[in-house]
This record gives sequence, structure tokens and C-alpha cells, in this order.
Amino acid sequence: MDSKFYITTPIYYVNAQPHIGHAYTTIVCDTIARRQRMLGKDTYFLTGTDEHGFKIERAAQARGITPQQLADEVSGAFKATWDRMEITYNDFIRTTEPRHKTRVQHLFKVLCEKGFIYKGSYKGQYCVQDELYVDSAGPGEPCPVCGNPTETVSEDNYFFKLSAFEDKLLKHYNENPTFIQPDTRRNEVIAFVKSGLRDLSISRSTFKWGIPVPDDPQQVIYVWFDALANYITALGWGDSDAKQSEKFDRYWPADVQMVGKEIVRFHCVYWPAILMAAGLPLPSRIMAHGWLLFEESKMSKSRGNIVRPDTILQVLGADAMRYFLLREVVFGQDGSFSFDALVQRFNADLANDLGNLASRTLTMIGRYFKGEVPYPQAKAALTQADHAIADLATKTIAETNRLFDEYQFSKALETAWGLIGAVNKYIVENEPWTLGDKADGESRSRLGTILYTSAEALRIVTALAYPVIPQSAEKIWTQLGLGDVRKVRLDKLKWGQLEVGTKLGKVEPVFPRADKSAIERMQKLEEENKPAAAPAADQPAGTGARAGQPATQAVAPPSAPTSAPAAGEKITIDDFAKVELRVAQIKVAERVKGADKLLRLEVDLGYEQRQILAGIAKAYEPEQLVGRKIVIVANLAPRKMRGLESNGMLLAASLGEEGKPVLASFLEDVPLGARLK
Ligand code: ME8
Repeated sequence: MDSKFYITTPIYYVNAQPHIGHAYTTIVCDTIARRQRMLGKDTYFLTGTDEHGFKIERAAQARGITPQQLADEVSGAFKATWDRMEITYNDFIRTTEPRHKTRVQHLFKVLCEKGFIYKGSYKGQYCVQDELYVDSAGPGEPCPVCGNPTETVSEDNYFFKLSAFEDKLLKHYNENPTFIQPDTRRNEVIAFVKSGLRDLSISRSTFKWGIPVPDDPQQVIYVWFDALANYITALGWGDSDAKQSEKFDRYWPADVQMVGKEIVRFHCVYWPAILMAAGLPLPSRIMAHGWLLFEESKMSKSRGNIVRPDTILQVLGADAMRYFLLREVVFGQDGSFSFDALVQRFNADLANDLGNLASRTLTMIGRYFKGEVPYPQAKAALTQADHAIADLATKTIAETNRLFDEYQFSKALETAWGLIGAVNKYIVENEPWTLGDKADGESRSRLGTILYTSAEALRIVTALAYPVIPQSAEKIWTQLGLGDVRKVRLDKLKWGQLEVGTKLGKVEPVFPRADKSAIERMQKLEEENKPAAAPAADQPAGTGARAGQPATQAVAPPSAPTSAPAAGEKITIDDFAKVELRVAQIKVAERVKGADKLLRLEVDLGYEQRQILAGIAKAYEPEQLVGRKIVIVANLAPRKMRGLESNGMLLAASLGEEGKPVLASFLEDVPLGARLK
């Protein structure tokens, strides 16, 4: 094998459990990897977890465990999920592994030696959500990537001379038009680089959870510098033992680095600049896909609108999820997920179209030809309909391969399913079952032709679909009596390769139809895996205040009854200490459809961003709230309402009979996350 293919996913943060947004990227890469192997490429597929940084440190603190414990737990959950989904990764890297840490430190040293790292001080804007230094923004201005307000930070640390790479990067984009795909992302990156690059701070001194800077343990390496390096440290680059870097020599540069569109800048600007500085070749392509949306917004932990891969695995299996995501989402664009659409696709395309083609064809070969693939008639005797299927299959192979090569997964599947539709129609029109009982030679040979044609088309479609639905394709392949589907060479696939006399395996249904209860079962599984739900939630804020008397209280949709002390009864300081009140800043505020009193807020606590629902829509316009610092109860158990999760509640005085809320705030400037005691 003389050609190789190296593909990577982003490495996922360990502050959140895997959801189907992560699964989407991983499935796309797995599909590409499986396909490349069937094109004869020596394929290496890397995934893993990103385990350092302030976000992780604080998330662990909030749970009362060490960052390493959190990282072990969540990294383990990612790996176990990919294993249950039979993802064919070749390596799973964790950034807390010694092999990664020493090699990152080596990279840091190399860049120091080459004069691309220097010590200085930074004062400017920082976006905590994206862990991104925003040079273009002034104090209080929004992050150009996510739109959230930036924060002013000032720190002494190490800088990477990014500014030295402006022209070199532009030249590279120019000379390699497919380096960044799709073109919309490429244009954004070019505009960003043209607007001027400033040096990048690549160490932090305000927290500890990171890889120490070599010879300066007061500083840890910036989490993105650490994380990006995984793509080469996993291959053994930067190891003092030369044997360790054999994989690097074999597989680097990467052929495709797959990322979500929100992390394009890190991969298309910082990463190539770091590689250029180290004197290493750049990846051939950075490919950015869109977002998976659920309940109309990006599926993400901070919004609480996630679906776990396990839910779908348990009810419909991995192939249903894979097929849905690749068929339904136009690759590169955002796409919506819903349980209804998932089940509909599963039933229409898998259970009906492919499932029916397989079961009728194989069952009839079993019944009429003792389970052996029959002879087709001589070419001269073939009908126009027989020829049409063979011609369509030939075109389908070429077209599907081309579309897969161009990462147009949805169209590729649509094309392959076009052949399935045509063969199902061909079977109905040619009515093989009416020939089944006839013993005359002509009927037998006509029947043999129809079933050979159907089985051969089924074989072709199964091979083409294997990278997307590997478990089902393997089953159909075995039922066709064909051995190991992974050994098929997709570039050599053609009509007529099915051998007459092939003995079928045991024929069984591959896609049992899903009924309505499948949706309910998945919804129930999701509910069971979320914290207890709250009652419906758009009563006025401040319902607890006595008429005319101002009161300060938490403004959230009403919660389940609690054992509140009776009026006049005192609580102890320990009781109060249980309530974690913290300063947060509102980053996003929007109305909730169908709930006229409720706002959905995304608030920033400095160490994490989270979603809160608050019944203040009658008193505040969403636009008034963005950028405001508020006080929230940070350790309230999450509750779900209107399909959205609320992670805490905000404090407000409650005025008048209506309980009009007035937000608690400060006269002095207070840092995000500060605790009120
Ligand atoms: O950004 N739709 O990690 P992360 C589609 N550690 N894809 C989604 C998605 C959604 N709703 N949500 C997540 C990080 N993803 C860094 C990466 S790489 C050196 C460091 C996928 O846990 C998508 O690939 O936030 C996105 O880019 C990635 O998960 C972000 O994962």
C-alpha cells in the first residue's frame, strides 16, 4: 500500500458529556476513514479529548473533584461512546497523557529556540466562551466570533509571534485554494488575516491546570496551543526517541482535519502558523462543518438542549443515527435534529427502501433457487428494463463515489438510494413472484434474471453505503453470502461482479420498522438522564412578594415546593452558606417561543457559561439585558421547562402587586464569578 490517509476530529473538552453534536463530527470522520480504507489507503484516524484549561479546573471544583478525576471520567465517557458506536479510530489521545505533555513542551522549546516565542505582557480583550484573544475589540465590545461581550484582561505571559506569519498564511491560502473548505469559511479566514494579525498570548499564570511552560512553572501553556499540538504529538512528533516518530513520518501532514465552524480560526490561522514556525508541513485540508441544531438552536451543554448518542443507540442503533446525520444535514451547513425526523428517515429509507429490497430479493432467491444466486439470461435476451438497471448501477457507482469524494454525503446517499428506488420499482413491475411456480425454462430463466439483477444492485448499493451504515451493510453482505464487506475496493466496484452460484447466508430482517413508541422511548430516555423537571414556567416573577412590599428574591420560574422556614423563623449561617450566590454577566437574552413572561439567558460566570430561564420578559426587553452583570443562585439543581434547561436563577427585587422584578446589581465593578457571602 503506497498511499496513506490521515484524518482527525477536534479533541473534545471534558467539561461536558458527549452529545450528538460531537457524534456528528466523529461519524463524518469515521465514514471518511472507512471509505478511504475501501479505496486501498493506509488510513489513520485520530480522535481524543482536550483536558486542560480554566473551564475544566472550575468545572471540577464545582463538583468537588480534581480536574484529573473529571478528565478521567468524561474522557472515559467519550471513549466508551465511540466504542459502543464502533467508531474505527486508530488512536484516542488525551492531553493529560505524559506522551502529549512532554511533546507539547518540546514544541514550545523549539519555537523559543527559533525566536518565535518571547515574554511580554498582554492587556486587551478576551472571549471566555471561545478562549480567544480578540484584538479587534475595545473594552465591552462583542467577540466577532460568538457575539458575546469580551472582557478586559491583563497578564504577563509568553507570546507567539503570529504577526510574522500574516503574509505567509495569505500566500498559502492563495496557492492552496482547497486548504480551507468550504469557501465561505475560507473567505472569512482570509478577511480576518488581511485585517492584521497580532502576536498571540500562549501562556496563562492565573490558574494551574495546564502543561507547565518549560523552565517557568509559574505559567501554564495556553489550552489551544496545547490542544492543537495533539494532531502531531499523537503521531509521536517531539519525542526524544526517534522510533516514536515513525508514525509522524508516515502519516503527517494530515489529509483532512475536520472541525466545527466555530473553531475555524484556531485551525486555519493559529495552527498553520505554529506549524510554519516549527518548520513542519501544513495539513492538506481543514474542513469545517455546520452545527447540529436541536429545538432551533445549536446543540450545546450550556443551552442544555442536548441529545445523547446512547439514547439513539439503545432504540434504533448506530446506523440509524449515522444515516440520518449524513443524509439529512447538508454537509457544511447547519442542520436540525428531531426524533420525529430521525424515525421518519429510518422507516422510509432504511426499513422500507433498503430493507425491502434486501428482504424480497434474498427471500425469493432462497425460495425459488435454494438460496443460490441464479444465472441471468444471455445478454441478447435481456429486456430494456434489465439493461436500464445495469446502466443505472454503473452510473450510480461513479456518481456516488464522486459525491463522497467531494464530501457531499447527503447527495451521495440520495444518489445511491435512487438505485434502490429503481430496483424496487423494477421488481414490482416485473412481478418475479408470478414466475416462481412455473417450471418451464423460459419462466425460470426470466425469474433468474430478475433476481440476479436485483441481487447485484443490492450488492452494489450495500458496498457504497457501507461507510455510512457499516453494521447493517455487514449484515446484508453476509446474507448475500459474500464474506467481508470491508475488503471491497470501491474504486473497482462494477456491475456483474456478483458470482452466479453464490450461496446466501441466513436471511433475516435488517431494519425492523420503528413504530411511534420509538420516539416516546427516546424522549423518555433523555428525560431520565436529565435532572428532575420543573412544572411549566411562565408565572410572573416575584410571586412570593407581599403586595406593596419590596422584596429581593430569586427570579426564576416557580419551582417545586420546598420546606421553607415559617415567617419569622431564623436560619443558621450554615443554611445560608449552602446557597451559592455569584456574579454573572448576561451574554445572550432572547424570548422563549410560546411563553410570554419567560426569557432565555446565557450568562457567563467567568469559569463557565450557562443557560438560565427567568420570568422577567414583561419587565425587561432582551436587548436591555445583554452585558448586564447580575447575581445568580449558581448551585440550584437544573430544571427543564419548555424543553429548555435552566441552570440556576437570577436575583431581583420584586415590586408591587404584580411582583415587577428589578435586577440586583452593583455600583462597583465586580469580577465575574465573585461569590456573595
Ligand atoms: O472546541 N453541531 O471542544 P468542544 C455540530 N476542545 N458539531 C458540534 C456541535 C453541534 N451542535 N457541538 C459540538 C473544542 N460539535 C476544543 C477543540 S481541537 C484542537 C480543540 C463538535 O468539546 C464540533 O466538531 O467544544 C465542534 O467543533 C466540536 O464538537 C467542539 O467540541
